[in-house]
Amino acid sequence: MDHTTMKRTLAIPLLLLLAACPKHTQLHEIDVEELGFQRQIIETITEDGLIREEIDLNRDKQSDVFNYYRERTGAARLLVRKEVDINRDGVIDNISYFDEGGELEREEMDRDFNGKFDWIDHYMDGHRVMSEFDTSSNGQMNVFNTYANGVIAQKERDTDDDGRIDYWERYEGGKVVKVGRDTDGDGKMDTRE
Ligand SMILES: [Ca+2]
Ligand SMILES: [Ca+2]
Ligand SMILES: [Ca+2]
Ligand SMILES: [Ca+2]
Repeated sequence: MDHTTMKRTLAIPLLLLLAACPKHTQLHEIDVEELGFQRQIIETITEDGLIREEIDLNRDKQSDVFNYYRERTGAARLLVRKEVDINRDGVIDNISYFDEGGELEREEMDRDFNGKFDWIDHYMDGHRVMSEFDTSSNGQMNVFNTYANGVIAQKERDTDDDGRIDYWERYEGGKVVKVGRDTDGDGKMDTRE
């Protein structure tokens, strides 16, 4: 289920729950099945004062989605972070961070479910500007893409996992126009095509 769908699905019960519940000072657990929904939601307050909403999507008593909100005066509470356990193994595989305007700022993903994030997308004003990838699954990012107007502009790669970029690609119109390599390991480009 995508975020938009989930938000829409939860909008009505949450309004009902908020109206029915006292201030969020204590843990309260609501079985939303009573309201005709097949999910369980738990709300708690974190140590840093955020409202944490846990949702058990598959009803196995283990929460799969964690939404973190900040209370605001004179405005609706703000979603600052969303964590999702996509494969339902109890380990978070996807974290989205949102800015003050509610726009997605960064998304971290563990695509191979090995407990290490291997794909991070960075956004600015709603557009993806940079991506980091760990293609060797060692927990260290080794491919870095930058985007201009949503289209790839440059790819940098650390091909031997020594922590230093040694391969560059420049793109125009989504196609590679220049390639550079560092063949002697000094971190500087020494061949260009
Ligand atoms: Ca679950
Ligand atoms: Ca997981
Ligand atoms: Ca991973
Ligand atoms: Ca390298």
